[in-house]
Amino acid sequence: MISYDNHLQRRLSALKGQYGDTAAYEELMAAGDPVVYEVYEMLRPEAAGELRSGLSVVHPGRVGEEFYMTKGHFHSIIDTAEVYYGVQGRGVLLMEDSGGEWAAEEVEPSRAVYVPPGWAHRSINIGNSEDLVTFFVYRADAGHDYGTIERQGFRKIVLREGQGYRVADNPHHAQH
Ligand code: PAN
Ligand code: ZN
Repeated sequence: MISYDNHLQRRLSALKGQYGDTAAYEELMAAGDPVVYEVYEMLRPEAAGELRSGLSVVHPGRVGEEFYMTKGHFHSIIDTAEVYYGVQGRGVLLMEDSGGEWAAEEVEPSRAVYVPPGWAHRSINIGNSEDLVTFFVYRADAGHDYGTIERQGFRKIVLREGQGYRVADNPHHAQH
């Protein structure tokens, strides 16, 4: 574990509207709105030259055939890049820019994934029983724009397939 100043938990309710299987979503909500992921941050002043870093822990689970995942966001300073590094478990970093490009990069222990400037990103735990733990670092003054993804979702979704996963078009995305 790293030393951290801030710990936050996000429950399923924070992902309202992001999952296609609304019956599965409502069932989990009725059963107690589970904690889907947690973030441990090393806070630094939101100033030029500073870096914010920490651990993201996405628990294992699914809503219907879609895995537990983070809300996902663009950065408010949109041309901010970010590095993720796999610590534990198996996941996919789903990314897209605002011009129609997308990518789904696998993340596993000792593997780094680069999120380029201008790309929204979401971490998805594709494992069956293990937490997906990643270390992240980005400029401390970047800020977060959650609203764009809350409104339109990502272009792609990641679904369970057998013991693995597949990437499919998001039927609820505004442009599909
Ligand atoms: C990460 C994320 C963290 C949680 O620190 O904030 O993984 O995901 P959401 O912020 O989408 O809920 C990061 O990408 N910061 O920029
Ligand atoms: Zn980010």
